[in-house]
Amino acid sequence: KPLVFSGVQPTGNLHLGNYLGAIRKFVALQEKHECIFCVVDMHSITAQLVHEDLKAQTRSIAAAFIAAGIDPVKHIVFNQSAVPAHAELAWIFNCVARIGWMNRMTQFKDKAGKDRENASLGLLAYPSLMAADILLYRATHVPVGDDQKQHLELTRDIAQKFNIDFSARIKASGLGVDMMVGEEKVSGYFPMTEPLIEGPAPRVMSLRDGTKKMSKSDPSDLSRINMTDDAETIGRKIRKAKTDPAPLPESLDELEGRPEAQNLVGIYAALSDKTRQQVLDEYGGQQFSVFKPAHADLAVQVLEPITAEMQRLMADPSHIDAILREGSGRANAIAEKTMADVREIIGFL
Ligand code: AQP
Repeated sequence: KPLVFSGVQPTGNLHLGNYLGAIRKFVALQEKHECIFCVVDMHSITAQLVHEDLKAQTRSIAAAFIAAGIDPVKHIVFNQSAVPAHAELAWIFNCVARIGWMNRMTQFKDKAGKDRENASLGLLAYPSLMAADILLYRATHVPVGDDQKQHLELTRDIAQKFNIDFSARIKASGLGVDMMVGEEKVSGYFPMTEPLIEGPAPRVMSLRDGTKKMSKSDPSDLSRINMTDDAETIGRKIRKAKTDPAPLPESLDELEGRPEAQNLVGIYAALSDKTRQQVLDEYGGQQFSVFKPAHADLAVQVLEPITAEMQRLMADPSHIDAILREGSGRANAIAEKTMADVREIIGFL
């Protein structure tokens, strides 16, 4: 049965990339699927250990989920640290995964920088915890931005190695299902989870440099639209966004080699639920001086109600805390069942 899982770290203000790459997709998927959405607070201490107010950050991500339209009654919304099985399964996956796999992760290389010896062990093992987040619920689909593709591939590698290493024991315990792994038929316990990355803006780029991902850690605030920006700020950032001097083209082919134009068209398409070609049908041949104000209006129209609702929800943290507590209880029940199976498969007494 399809099950959707995804997580967002409480590491500072959410931006348009987080919204279009993840949260907006969550809202669409909840209509047809059973979903679990997690504020991954344990991940947030891998790059930076001490946070000024992690509790408030955690609440604000949960508030963003709800304000964007996620239904916490139908679906599960919780914070990772409230379900200890994430750490327990991550430990087991640390023993399944190989150090070489972790060393190859581009996010680790980017975040660790030159001084790798000094990066936390948690930063290196980040993908192992992420695999545990997903596989604890035996999730089949994970909506994420394009930057997470490599981690999702690693999640599949971990699931596959676990299924193969414990193949005989999974079969003997009767806990597995038959599945094909490459050419080999194995009795597997964990599914081969599929990433859901498609859409017109799978990787939202910086407004100052169309070759760099929009990110919280970019020192320039002009490079991103934060979910907390007011209408005036959003307008200013889009007006100041880097562009080339040519008008917008009429065909997608002509967008190639124009990263900033490509980015703005992709964002507009995602915000308006159109394809990039439909946006070019409307604005092809027009100057950015025409497109940018329309773009700003659209961004404000989409983001303003969400921001207002987030602020309303944040005014009474007890409501958000109750949602997270209830969600953690439901998540814990599923997680404990998986852990009982995993302990049995491994042979822990
Ligand atoms: N630029 C982006 N375009 C599309 N999707 C994006 N995501 C992040 N940036 C973009 C997606 O947002 C979800 C939550 O991501 P996260 O909690 O892992 O946050 P992050 O990736 O750490 O966010 P940043 O801004 O990229 O932080 P820094 O600057 O610390 O690296 C994920 O689904 C992610 O794909």
